[in-house]
Amino acid sequence: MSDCTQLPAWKALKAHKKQLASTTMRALFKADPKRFERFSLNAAGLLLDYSKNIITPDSLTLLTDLAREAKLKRAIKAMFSGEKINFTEQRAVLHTALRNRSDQPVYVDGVDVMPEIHSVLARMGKFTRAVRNGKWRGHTGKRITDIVNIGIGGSDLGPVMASLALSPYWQKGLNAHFVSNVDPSQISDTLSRIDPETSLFIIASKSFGTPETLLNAKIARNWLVKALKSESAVAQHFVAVSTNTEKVRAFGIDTANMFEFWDWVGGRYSVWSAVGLSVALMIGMDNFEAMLAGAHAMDEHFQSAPLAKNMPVIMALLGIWYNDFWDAHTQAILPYDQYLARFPAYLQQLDMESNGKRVTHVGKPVRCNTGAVVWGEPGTNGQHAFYQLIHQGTRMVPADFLAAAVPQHPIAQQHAVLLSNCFAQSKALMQGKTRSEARAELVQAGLKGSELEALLPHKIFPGNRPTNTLLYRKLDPHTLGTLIALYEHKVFVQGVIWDINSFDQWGVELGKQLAGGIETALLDPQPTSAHDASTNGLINACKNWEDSQ
Ligand code: G6Q
Repeated sequence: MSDCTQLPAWKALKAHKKQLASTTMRALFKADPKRFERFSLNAAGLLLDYSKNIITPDSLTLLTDLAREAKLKRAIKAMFSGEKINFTEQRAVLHTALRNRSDQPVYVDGVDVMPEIHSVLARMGKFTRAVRNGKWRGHTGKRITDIVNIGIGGSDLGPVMASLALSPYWQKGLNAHFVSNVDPSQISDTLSRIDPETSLFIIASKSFGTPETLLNAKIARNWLVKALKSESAVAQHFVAVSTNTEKVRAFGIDTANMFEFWDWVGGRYSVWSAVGLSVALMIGMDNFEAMLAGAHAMDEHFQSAPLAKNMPVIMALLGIWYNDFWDAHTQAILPYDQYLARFPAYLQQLDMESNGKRVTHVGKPVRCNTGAVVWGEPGTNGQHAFYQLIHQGTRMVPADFLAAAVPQHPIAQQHAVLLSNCFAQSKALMQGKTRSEARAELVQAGLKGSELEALLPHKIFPGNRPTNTLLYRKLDPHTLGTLIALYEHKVFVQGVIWDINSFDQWGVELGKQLAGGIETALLDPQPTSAHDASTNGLINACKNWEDSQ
């Protein structure tokens, strides 16, 4: 399979979209009182309500036909069984093995990787317990109070997002900090807030060759050695998470303090590995393992549920439905859960780095739209900012709402207010407000004549704007694991249908390559003419400003 647009189901979906072009969800809800039962699904503790989409039972049949024709089941099997589906890097894709809670072996090149995984988890358990109960102390004998994760991209976004999401589970007296940006402001600010005697740095880098991470790690190391007046202090204050033992050693971190992971774990899929060490330190190993168990529950559902009852598959197919058939090219993620504030940013990398691809498996240009532009912010904040465009703008913006039934802080009626806003938004987006409803409201408010007619067009909401709602009992470690795995598999399914490689990221390379030459020009006191006119202009403008300081 190479060009999904040539599949019979793709062609049938095109025709079906035309038939549905003037159908409204309002009418569909009216015609079918059982629409919620028909188009909702429970799996691994999550409830997905996808009834507020522009679909009929026929749409679902055609969409699952598409998955079948793209040989999705076979692809799922290939991923879970360690086939080298990351074909441009010749790597297996086995983040699912990291959270494999069964006693089934998982093979890479004929070797069962589960014993190694269990051994690193056991070391993480031992280490996190020692730090949390105060057995592991800093160089001067004080307890660790601050964990600083230095990493970027996949070695940052997962730890940041999961730590924040699970902050109600943090151990009292421990704080987490995350440094990713090469902008020196971030490391400077962080160091100014912590005490070298009580800080533990985790240098998280799969390659241990990422300049941003190594530069920040060096600054932290020098700061610590200077403050504690001892090179040997590094041993109690620095640990590494990496696949690259040699580079960890070369950096000056004792490899006894290194937590290993493997090249078959993609950066953006690595929070389940030792990259999650900062999370495990903050919430404890039992809770970290509960997160793994949640993801495993979703893995089992994904592998066993029929396509039409498979949550990641349904979400992936709905994404393709809008992205490729309705010209709706973005996906909003709107958690009504403040603890998920970084979830949209996390999904942005997961989805856009995975499916932001333009050639198929055989290197031919795709003939459809691939990965959507993912963005979002928590509600209700977003309602007071950008929802206007989703309600009344010219674009269709499919949105996922996420909410917990049970709050972390049951204060008065506030959670009911939050949930009522969440449900009201998806209802409003679905039904809109017709001209006659808007007119009736204006009449009710006492308007008439030209004043009413002038205001009327502005008061109409087109509605028919699709949303999913994901509901869960409470945002605990298990639920978070389930949610992340759900989206990982959603992204995978879309990649299979588009026939692209969701597991490489060559697109980040070009900028990196060019940055070296630009850095040289910036450091040279002379003006540059070595680049294109714009780049020269920007470099030289910086030099002028520096000179005038
Ligand atoms: C993720 C990407 C990328 C990567 C960072 C950090 O899938 O590969 O975001 O995680 O570039 O890489 P290192 O972990 O090697 O420092």
